Amino acid sequence: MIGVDTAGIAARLGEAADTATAIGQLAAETGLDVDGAYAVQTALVQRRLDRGERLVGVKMGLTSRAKMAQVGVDEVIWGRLTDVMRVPDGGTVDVADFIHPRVEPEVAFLLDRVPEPGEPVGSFADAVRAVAPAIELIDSRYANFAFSLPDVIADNTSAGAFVIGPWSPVPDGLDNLGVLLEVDGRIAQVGSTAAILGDPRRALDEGLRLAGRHGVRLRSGWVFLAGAATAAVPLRPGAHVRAVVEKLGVASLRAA
Ligand code: 0L1
Ligand code: MG
Repeated sequence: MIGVDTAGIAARLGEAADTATAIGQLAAETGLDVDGAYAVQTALVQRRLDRGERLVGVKMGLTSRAKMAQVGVDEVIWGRLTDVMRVPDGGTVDVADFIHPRVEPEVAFLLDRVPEPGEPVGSFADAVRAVAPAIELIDSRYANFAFSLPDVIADNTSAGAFVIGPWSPVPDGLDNLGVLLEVDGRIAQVGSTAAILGDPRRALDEGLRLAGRHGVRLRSGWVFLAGAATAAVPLRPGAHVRAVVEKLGVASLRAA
């Protein structure tokens, strides 16, 4: 992968997001591989930090078979979350700010004492202060939501916005909680937290491992989106979306 224009690719993806305009895939044309794609993601997020946004967490992507099948990529990936992406619980997002937004029900962790890069998670209860139901709004910057693995990594794993519901202390079991995604009072998706790598706690090990490989240390106070329990559904203007996770409660948003 010689001579990839990391800044140039990040600029194209950043413009696409800023103008809510889809672009064609870039990896094949530019020879981008996975490591190069994470370098593009770093540059893409740096553009946000340069205009005053703050890093507030990390998200895992493609942690379930349903999600992998939906987009034809079969590796777990990770991306970065900034404060501007966070929508208050029950808040409104403007669909016009996005290209073709989709929503998916997730589980979020509030990080506490996170091990140093390379160290295993000693105890989940030490590393995570609280858990919450969440909604992730994903919005691929690529036309038709079609991409290769390096493409989607470079695009910050389609991160668009996220909603965190009420935080609760970590419950005894997180591995098989029922999950519903409701749109306008109708059930759109049904799943279980078991779909998230068999147990969403595993997503934290994966996140620490994968982010650590790229020199990123997860911080106390950050949000960690463990991944979706179901496939994502398109977000239409006017929709009222609720993610319901057994024992954890509800996160919701409205689309304008
Ligand atoms: O959060 C996710 O699982 C999304 C990862 C990227 C693939 C997609 O856009 O669906
Ligand atoms: Mg997600």
